[in-house]
Amino acid sequence: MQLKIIYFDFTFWRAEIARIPLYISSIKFEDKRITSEEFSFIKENGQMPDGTIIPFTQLPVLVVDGQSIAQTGAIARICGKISGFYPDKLVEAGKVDQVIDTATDINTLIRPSMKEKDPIKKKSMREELSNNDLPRYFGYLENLLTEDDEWFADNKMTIADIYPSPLKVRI
Ligand SMILES: N[C@@H](CCC(=O)N[C@@H](CS)C(=O)NCC(=O)O)C(=O)O
Repeated sequence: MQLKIIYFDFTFWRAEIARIPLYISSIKFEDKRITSEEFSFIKENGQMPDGTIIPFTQLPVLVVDGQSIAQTGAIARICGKISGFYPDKLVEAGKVDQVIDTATDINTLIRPSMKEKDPIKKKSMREELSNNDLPRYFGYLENLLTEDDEWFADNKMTIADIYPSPLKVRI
């Protein structure tokens, strides 16, 4: 199976949740980091200069044997399954999905402050996040863990446990 992950050249959870399980399981993939010129091309054409389809003109995109898959959750599940970090059992898989979807919710919350250019406004938005929404959401996530079981699902490490640290790197 030929795998390629297309993303920007920085560390962010959307790509790391796919890259890390593959790295850990020594599964070969092309780690394609695009330039800003390539991203402009994608925005205009819905594809890479080499013809690879970028379905929603957003990244990451996973290419499996020439077929493009978009959306972070979908990509994470495929990479998790291939690398053994996504459970087969229905409810355990649901426990993983609820964490990935919460990561998306948190991403939506922090996104406006990531885009804010005015440093004073940015600081105030970050303070608001740090005092309210972020502790609330991370509290919900912590409530899913117990003293006896430090993993989010399946009594072992899954892609749900891989996502939080890369998320922090870019906020
Ligand atoms: N719903 C998408 C969102 C992906 C997304 O927002 N990607 C960002 C980079 S982290 C992007 O491509 N932004 C540029 C744009 O939206 O034009 C997913 O879950 O993967």
